[in-house]
Amino acid sequence: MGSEPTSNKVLSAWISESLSLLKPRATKWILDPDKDYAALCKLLVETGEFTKLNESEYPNSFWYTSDPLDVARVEDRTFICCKAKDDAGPTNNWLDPVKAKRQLNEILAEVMVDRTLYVVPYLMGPAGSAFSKVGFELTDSAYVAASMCLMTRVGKVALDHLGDDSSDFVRGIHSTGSMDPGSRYICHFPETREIVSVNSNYGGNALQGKKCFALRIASCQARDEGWLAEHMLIVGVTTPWKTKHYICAAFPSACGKTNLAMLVPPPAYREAGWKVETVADDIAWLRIGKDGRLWATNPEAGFFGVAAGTSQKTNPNAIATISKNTIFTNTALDPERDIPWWDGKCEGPKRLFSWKNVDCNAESDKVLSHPNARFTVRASQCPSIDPHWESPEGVPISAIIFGGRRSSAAPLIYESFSWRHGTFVGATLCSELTAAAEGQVGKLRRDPMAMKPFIGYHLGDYFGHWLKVGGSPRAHMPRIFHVNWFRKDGQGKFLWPGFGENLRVIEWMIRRVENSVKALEAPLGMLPYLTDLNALGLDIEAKSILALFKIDPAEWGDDLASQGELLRSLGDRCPPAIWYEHEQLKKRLGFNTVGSRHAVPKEKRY
Ligand code: SAT
Ligand code: MN
Repeated sequence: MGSEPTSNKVLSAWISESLSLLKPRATKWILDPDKDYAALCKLLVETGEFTKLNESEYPNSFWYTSDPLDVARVEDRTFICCKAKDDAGPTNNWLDPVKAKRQLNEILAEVMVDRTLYVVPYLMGPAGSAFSKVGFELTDSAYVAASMCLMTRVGKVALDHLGDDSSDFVRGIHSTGSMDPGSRYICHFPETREIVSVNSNYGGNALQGKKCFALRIASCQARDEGWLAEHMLIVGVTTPWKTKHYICAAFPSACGKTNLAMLVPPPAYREAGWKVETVADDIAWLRIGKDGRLWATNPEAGFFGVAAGTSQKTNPNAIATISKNTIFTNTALDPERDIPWWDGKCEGPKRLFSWKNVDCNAESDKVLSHPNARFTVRASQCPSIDPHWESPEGVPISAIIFGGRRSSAAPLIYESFSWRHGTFVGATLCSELTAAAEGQVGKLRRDPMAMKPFIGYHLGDYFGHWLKVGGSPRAHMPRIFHVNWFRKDGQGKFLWPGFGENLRVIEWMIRRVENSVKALEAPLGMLPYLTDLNALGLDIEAKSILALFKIDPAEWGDDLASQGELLRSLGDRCPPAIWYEHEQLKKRLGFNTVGSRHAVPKEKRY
């Protein structure tokens, strides 16, 4: 292979062991995120996998269409391979690690004989940060190697962070194999910090820095080391009275995290002095700092965002971000101008190449851009990027938001009573399924902390870990809120305008954090007094505002039953405090409870 760019013996040994399994025709280290990225893109154009976009409209950008059977995360093919099945818990698919390895090795044996293997060293988190972590992805996909150059900090920076003696790195192998969806495996070995994904080339399955490392493996590291790895955006909000608050928000995939992270204040807010800046759009690593506050870093360096619905109107910062140096996957293509097109971007041109690379008449009703079409781009290109987004110690968090996509029942905003109650609110998060994962879009599912597909261990232990982190005597935890931007009226129309106007809701949260407004106690949590939610200039009727905040116990019966079902499925690994909060909620909503089976002391409110 020629000389290796590392003197780390543990790393060299693992790489040579992997090479003897994979038997690649050639091996190429990705060491320079700019030069190597450019070379990979050139190669992908030569092989016909990339179409170069119009250089004057989308400089240095490319269009890529995937295998039509490989367009989203495959949760039923995603496995946690830990020794004891019980440790994976009821929300994960489990495989015995020894058996899984045997099966994967059969798929991987000599799989790269006619392919080039890319060795991608990558760093998750800012350079020079004590919280950042190193991973390696050995992949036979140039598309994956190129995407990793945008999504993570690749190359020398990762090797330097690792140093010569450390064995603390995540070992990842990825192969497109034969692309047989039936033998698709996204496997995680949390005990040995390994990832193997085969037969998929889709972002969430194949870009291992993202969900595989930064959430599934990292959640286990976080449990062992006393921190939190979460499916959250991080946004900085500056008020006209010159305070700055960083807020984390957990939403399931494709529920608007990128839009919230890049929010543009409505004109009156901008004029008043409000400013919103972006730190992360998908993942946050959180630790308690020396001052007892919770501090967050973004482990990623890029955005893998949903194209559908992204427009100058809904997210101008995203549009500016993806105007150059971007990979577009499974959007449609306007062949006259060589520019990408997706639903909600603008009026479609008359002729388009669909995401399946088929020449279509745009007026036909065919799906032209896949609903899970994505853009891949460096975060540094975002006009709203926060000046501290790469700060090694992270940014201090004032509030955590949990949000679902729910047409009914859940109000626009409420505040939890305490860290414990907030943990329960996150634990019982519920949302309609989106196109980001395979499954029936629109179906309601429980998605604890928006992490259901991303927790690398037992859900009950995960809830316990949240309670433990926030319960530490030196912790001064942020307040936890719940939002629902997606409530609809009887006619199926959204009640709340969303997007930039969500800043109105954030303003209320900040005022709560700063203790400058009171709130009204309600069964779910604390609600705003309506006079405290700024609706000035909004085209919204008073009755819609009331409908947004309605809590109808009749709408909560099924929900409470399904909460109980989830908690029961955790057996004795469900912390009693979570059961206790469930029973208290039931009581507050006026449902009969057979006393409290869980004697848990009252917790101090915020
Ligand atoms: O497909 S990804 O997992 O990378 C994005 C998402 O679903 O949140
Ligand atoms: Mn996500």
